[in-house]
Amino acid sequence: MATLNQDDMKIMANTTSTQDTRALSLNGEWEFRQAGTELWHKATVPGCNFTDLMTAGLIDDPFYRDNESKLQWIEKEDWQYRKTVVLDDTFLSAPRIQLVAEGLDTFCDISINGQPLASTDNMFVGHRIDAKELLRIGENYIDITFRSPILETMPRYKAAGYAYPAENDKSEEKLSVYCRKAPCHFGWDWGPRFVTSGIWRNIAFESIGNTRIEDVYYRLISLDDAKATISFDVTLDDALPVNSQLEVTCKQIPGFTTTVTHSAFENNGTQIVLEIDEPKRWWPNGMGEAFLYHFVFEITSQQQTLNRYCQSIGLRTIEVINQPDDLGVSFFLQVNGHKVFMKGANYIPADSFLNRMSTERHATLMDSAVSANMNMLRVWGGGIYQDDAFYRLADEKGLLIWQDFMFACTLYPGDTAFLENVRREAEYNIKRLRNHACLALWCGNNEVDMAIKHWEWPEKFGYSEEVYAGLKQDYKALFDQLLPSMIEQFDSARFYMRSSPIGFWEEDADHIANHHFWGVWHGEQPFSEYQKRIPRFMSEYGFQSFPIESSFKKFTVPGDWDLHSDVLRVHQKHPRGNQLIHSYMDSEFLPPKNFQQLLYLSQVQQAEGLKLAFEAHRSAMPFCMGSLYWQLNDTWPAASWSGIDYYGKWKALHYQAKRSFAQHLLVVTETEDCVNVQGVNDSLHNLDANLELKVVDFRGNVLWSVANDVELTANSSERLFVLDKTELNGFAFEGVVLIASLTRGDVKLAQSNFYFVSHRTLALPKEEITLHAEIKEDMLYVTLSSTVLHRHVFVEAADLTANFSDNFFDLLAGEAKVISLPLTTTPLTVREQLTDAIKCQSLVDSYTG
Ligand code: BMA
Repeated sequence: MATLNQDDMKIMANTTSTQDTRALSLNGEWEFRQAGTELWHKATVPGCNFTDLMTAGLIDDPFYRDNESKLQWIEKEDWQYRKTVVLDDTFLSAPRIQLVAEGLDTFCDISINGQPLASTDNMFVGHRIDAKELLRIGENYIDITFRSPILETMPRYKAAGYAYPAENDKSEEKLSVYCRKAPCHFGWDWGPRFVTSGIWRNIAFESIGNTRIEDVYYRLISLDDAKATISFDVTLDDALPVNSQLEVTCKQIPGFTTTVTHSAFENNGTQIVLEIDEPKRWWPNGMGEAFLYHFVFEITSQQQTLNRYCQSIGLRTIEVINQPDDLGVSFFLQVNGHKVFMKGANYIPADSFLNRMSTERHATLMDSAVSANMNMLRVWGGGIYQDDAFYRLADEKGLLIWQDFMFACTLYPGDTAFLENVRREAEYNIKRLRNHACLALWCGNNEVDMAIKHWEWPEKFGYSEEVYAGLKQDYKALFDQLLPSMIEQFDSARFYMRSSPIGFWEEDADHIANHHFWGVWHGEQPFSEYQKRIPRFMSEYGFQSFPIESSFKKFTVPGDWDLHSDVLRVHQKHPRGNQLIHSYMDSEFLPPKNFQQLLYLSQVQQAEGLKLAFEAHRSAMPFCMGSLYWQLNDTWPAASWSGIDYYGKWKALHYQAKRSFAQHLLVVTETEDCVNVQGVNDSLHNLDANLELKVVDFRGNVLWSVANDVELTANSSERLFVLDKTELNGFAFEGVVLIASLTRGDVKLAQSNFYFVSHRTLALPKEEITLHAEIKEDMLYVTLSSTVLHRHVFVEAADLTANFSDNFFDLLAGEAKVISLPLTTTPLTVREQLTDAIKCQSLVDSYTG
């Protein structure tokens, strides 16, 4: 039972509790039960039926072993949630009281004190519902019943007479298309099928005195070094009381305050135009500070704040240049007037059970992205419009967001009710996100354009010509008419495109805009194709690996450690996944000697493969101006394309991304006759540096070297050196490495190690790595050295969730390499044992012999 007290006055959305508006959070303890059963159990809000069932001890952990299939009954049931809340007359005396529900998943009926209040049908929409009439002094009963998404939509499927082509929806009936709910809840090629129900975001009662600030729409009018001109369209939800005014302050602008009087309001709205002298710009990660101005809007009367609204903004211009040019059709971002190469990855929901995503977990993932030198994440269309905290963090950390609308890999209905539902969803989310400095562009859907042309849906799903024509008509209504019109209405300055990608990888049209290249993996082409198939912008490409060993142990038992085991088959959702990992591995690596080594090698292979793509894309700038790989993170523990596993552990890929996305990069490639060294400089400054190339054997003997002063133009990729291979005649290539390094004074800006033969052909000496570990001030330092070269050195520190500063690196003969790991969250008992529990291995330990 909740009672109204000061501590409960939580911040809801953008409204802070003030004199006139008070929020009583309804988060926390609720009760729930399966409809039709007697017993009520404890529930937690925000939450969902799966996590509540688990906490109540009614089901086992859905992620553990092969539990997924045992829990499919849950989606076919209705779920009831209830809470009792005590309200006093002060709270109830406000002219209006609203139920503010930021996310309800998905088909639900809300009642208060036994009287129906509202029904909802879209998890992506937040609600504000007038509730005063149903409330009373004392105990109030709130009931929310979630109807099964399956039972709810089955009649529509039956009436349609055909199934929509939702190939990732792991049921015959393909009901996901009728639900405005995370598509990946119904299954994906990296995720389980858990069709959740519940109150998945904050919920509260808000008592409102006179009026509240409903919306503040920020726009940049002009920006140069001397001055920024900006505007705020402020909308109130009712008339501003006479004798009240709107005050605007901003701590980042010393002495700034402005007051808007009652008379400046028209139809409950007003526009405020401001000039900021010597503005500080917002920059993406790697280019400067992501500076934010924090504005506070307050309705005040007689020195009292009646209502408050906070809005942070970043001053930057951003353009997506997508137009015909000499080379085809461009696709690049221009931020504050500079062309910026986008480095990043695709972001999927980081938990099947979205309520488990805290601000801290979002922050950890984003910090990982920032550490890997990324400047963009794509919020992919098969998941969710992310939480407010996600975009706030992206603003603060300088991560640009490519935002898909939540449609992926299938066609969708086009009836009036469906379009109206999407219209509300689009309006709600565009308004919620449009003020964020991080928001770079809108994209209608993931891969539907490409699928219509190339995935042979009529054949696979048996559509008549007439049915397919109708489905394509509906596609146009949604993505060519409805969504662009919503952008035009609510966020007209931002770029919208219908679908990603524009082209298809089986067609030879890389010079046209943005692509997803799946020749490697789905098309089973070799990794070297990454070097040939370079588009203007690459918004997806990737390769699978398994999670790291310590993570594997968390969801399996040793008896499961065989890729053919029932349990591991559940955690590999791609039908050809294990087979593809193996077949690529066979051609490049010696066979792994056991299961643990297979996990390790799968990660090394993924990183080495994608390294070719990272380097090829960046070397090809400005022709190519973006590289977003598939995928940053995981939704559960499984084999997948991710660089960070479900538990937050960085795989080899994430470390490789960090190296390959560094501001300065050296790329060494080989043709039949020569070795080329390309330099990439993402900074906005020209660079004078020294380039050194040396050929070194695996015991550290330098066999050949050359050094040159080089100049690297700002924001460019340039050929720095061409080495005639005849110079290297006589070297045993299986036993040498070419090390290219770029230095300026004492600072090493970039290094690249190039091997002339495949991993399986390398003659790696088998000698120990000397390891020394010590703990100093909450940090673990590990120093590694060896008299011989070790490839892909992997260091593991027990079961810690933090990641080493570097891992899966090459240790050069005679080099002492120090890596570190923060221990701030590690308990003392674990720390005491830690230095003895550190293990390390390298490639040479992965095979027999
Ligand atoms: C891309 C994505 C996802 C998918 C991934 C791997 O097409 O858009 O739909 O999970 O490939 O197959």
